[in-house]
Amino acid sequence: MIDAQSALAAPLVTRREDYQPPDWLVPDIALDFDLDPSSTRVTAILDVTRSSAHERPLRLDGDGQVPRKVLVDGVPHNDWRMDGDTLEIDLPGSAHRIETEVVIHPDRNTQLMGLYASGGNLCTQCEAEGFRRITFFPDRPDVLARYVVKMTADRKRFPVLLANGDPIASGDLDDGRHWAEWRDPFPKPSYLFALVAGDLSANRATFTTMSGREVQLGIWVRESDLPKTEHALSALRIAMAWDERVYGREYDLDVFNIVAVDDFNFGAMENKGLNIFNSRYILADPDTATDLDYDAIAAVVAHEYFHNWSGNRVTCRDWFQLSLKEGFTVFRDQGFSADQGSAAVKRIEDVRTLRAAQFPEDAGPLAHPIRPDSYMEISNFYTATIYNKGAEVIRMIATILGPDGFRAGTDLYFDRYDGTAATCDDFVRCMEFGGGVDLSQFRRWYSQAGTPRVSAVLDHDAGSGRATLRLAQRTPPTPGQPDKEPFVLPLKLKLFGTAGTALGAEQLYMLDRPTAEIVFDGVTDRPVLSINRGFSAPVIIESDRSSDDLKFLSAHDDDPFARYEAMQQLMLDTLVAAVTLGRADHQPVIEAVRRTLEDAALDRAFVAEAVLLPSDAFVGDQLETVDPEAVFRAREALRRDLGKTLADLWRSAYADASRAGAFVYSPPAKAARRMRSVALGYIAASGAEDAADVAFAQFEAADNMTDRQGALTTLVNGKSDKRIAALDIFYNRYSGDALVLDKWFQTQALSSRDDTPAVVAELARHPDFSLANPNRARSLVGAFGVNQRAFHLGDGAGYRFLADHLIALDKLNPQTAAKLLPPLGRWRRFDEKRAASMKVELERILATPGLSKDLFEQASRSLNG
Ligand code: 0A1
Ligand code: ZN
Repeated sequence: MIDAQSALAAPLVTRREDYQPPDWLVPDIALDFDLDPSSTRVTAILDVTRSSAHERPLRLDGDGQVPRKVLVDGVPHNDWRMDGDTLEIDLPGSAHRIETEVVIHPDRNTQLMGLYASGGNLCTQCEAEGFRRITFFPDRPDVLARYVVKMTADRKRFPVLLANGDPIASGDLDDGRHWAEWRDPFPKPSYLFALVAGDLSANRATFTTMSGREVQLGIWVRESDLPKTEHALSALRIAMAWDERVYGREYDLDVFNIVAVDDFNFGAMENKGLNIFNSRYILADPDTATDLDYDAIAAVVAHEYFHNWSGNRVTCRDWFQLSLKEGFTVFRDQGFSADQGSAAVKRIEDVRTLRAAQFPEDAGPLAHPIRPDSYMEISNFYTATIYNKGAEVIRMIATILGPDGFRAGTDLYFDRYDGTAATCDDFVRCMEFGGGVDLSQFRRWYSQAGTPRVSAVLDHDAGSGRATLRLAQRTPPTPGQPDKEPFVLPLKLKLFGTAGTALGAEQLYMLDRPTAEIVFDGVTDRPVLSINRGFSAPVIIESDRSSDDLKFLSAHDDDPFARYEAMQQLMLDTLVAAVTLGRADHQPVIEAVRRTLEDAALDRAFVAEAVLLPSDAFVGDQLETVDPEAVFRAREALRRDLGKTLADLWRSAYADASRAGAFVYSPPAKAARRMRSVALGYIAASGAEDAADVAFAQFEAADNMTDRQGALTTLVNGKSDKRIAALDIFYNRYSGDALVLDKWFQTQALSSRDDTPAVVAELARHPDFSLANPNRARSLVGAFGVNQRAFHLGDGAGYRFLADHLIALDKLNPQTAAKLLPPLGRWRRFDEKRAASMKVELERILATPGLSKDLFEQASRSLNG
């Protein structure tokens, strides 16, 4: 950690244009860990080779350490120096063996980067720059080494010793300690290093790869959690087969282990052969995990597994290329999830995530391209832009190339760059070659930030039978990028006649200029425009379609995403009118929802998503200045009207969905549970007197967490005192289960009730609340920050609460603190009074002595960006 003063003085910024290839390579490294939670000795032997004819010293990254000893070619060496955290050694030849020793303290490592303790076990997290907290090494992704790792530890406390690759030897010592040695034959960057020492049990299985090799799979957890690992293990096997079938990618080691830990800064980590997971993305059973949890577990297990090729076999040259592995891997896991159930619903969920997390980022002070040009702290760039917009960019490439071209491109990419560290541009070049296309202009997606806005106006001349579609794109300025060049936007379009039939086939139109006109002839019927079908480009469409046209598309469009989108647009238009004009006609929305509910041909999973109103935050995003209370009131009024007017339909949807027998995890059963929650929400919104009873009955009778949490959420948003009983029952039932208690905190932090700020402040003093566990911190502080109504209620108390907790959390875990800051950075979107109070808190954070560079970067960009 560095304080704000030195943060201002230090050369903080790393720039993409300054990239230099490494001076020294490390083909091999042998690590020896004498493991103990309070004091672990790490000996590293590096075979280093000079990369070219230069005379520069060897520079090894460290973080807060001084080596206890340094040996060069086996001989103790005194001619080394520290340049800040970097160990510098002058070397005469072009190949040497360097040995260093350091002592580190896992039990004091609250940052959870490097080697740390979690639940009595020891584990590592090295991406992006955590390996330097373990030993001295050129800690950059373009230095690839073969690793041999020996671990020695107390046998009773740490019976299981795991590292990357395959186990090669193990043994016992006389003093109650034992050791194990692992070797990873695949050269890898240091960020993929991992070890785990602990008292763990494995759920084991095997997988036979397409070439007939048997792989031993293990999911390691504390013994009592073993019954909760079945879903993750089965997802892993399905993902392994999927990557063979869809991308031709086979697993390459004899073992693949996953370890679940309770304290983890992110979701999970793709360390070669030894993935380490936040336990929330492994542990599930019907009583403790919702359907969304089950889906997320399968998606994250698949994501980390897919990194074995997109990230590990082909890695990143430098951290500016992060989206090379993350955007591509998210695209791959989205494809995997789409194949496991409803592809349409998966697309809706992905777009919802993009709009909730990435669009605001792109429109605010933290906007950055998917390949940034500079950073202070790389861990601040594990963002929705790098991950989710990155995936959208890959999706557009796949759309442009078509399935065969895209597969040819990815085959070429994996082939050509296997075992190396590549760039985004390397990837794009393979796509150009594989698809036989020119992506020169398309590359702007990598360098320009901001969400393009596309206006679409359709004119029709009935006499001549000619329809003209006028398109125009513009992208608002973002920090450091006042003017934008036009993007290449692949827009899927189709026209419908008012009788509900398509006027011609869908076409893929490439909008690559600021404006364009598309002419359709032979159009005698009045056409209705369906545009950006399947969300083929990650843009905002501004069209002048009437509520009648949107209602029509919501009933007749044959692209399920476009149908959902028409409904959302209709809802948004209605809510924006209600907020800005103070009144709105609810009737078109009510009619569209009615038709959707009554359409028996539609998948219930789709219906459940389609009838949901856009979130408070998304409605706020459409406004010049967000008035959170006005948005909340408008949305509640529409919900009430929908609830009341369609009361019978909600009741029968609820009854239908409640007919299911005992819990099963299957697409139709999930759809029924989703529909049940949505219907319950509308029954409650209608103000029906029995709503709380219905919810409480569901809460008590539920045989699964989806139904139980769905009912709890309805109660916690409502006025009935039953919510207090339900919260107590829930708390007592799950008091020993950290992941479920997170839900207890989160549900309350997300409540739309007036008293949520006070409840949240009280929960922060609850004995089960702690900032030391990232999941718990996110479940209360993080959830409150994204609760638009509650966060902005009152006189800046919410802003103060967030800032106080970020300042406290920064001392323990700067990465997690920095992740929770963005809600304060949205000050420009609010009225002057709110903006001023938010800025006061950002300034207070920046004035805190000893601030981390993580939080310094986020707060200063948020204030000034
Ligand atoms: N590469 C991981 C994400 C990740 C990044 C940084 C971490 O450090 C705390 C942990 C995980 C992924 O994409 O899943
Ligand atoms: Zn990833």
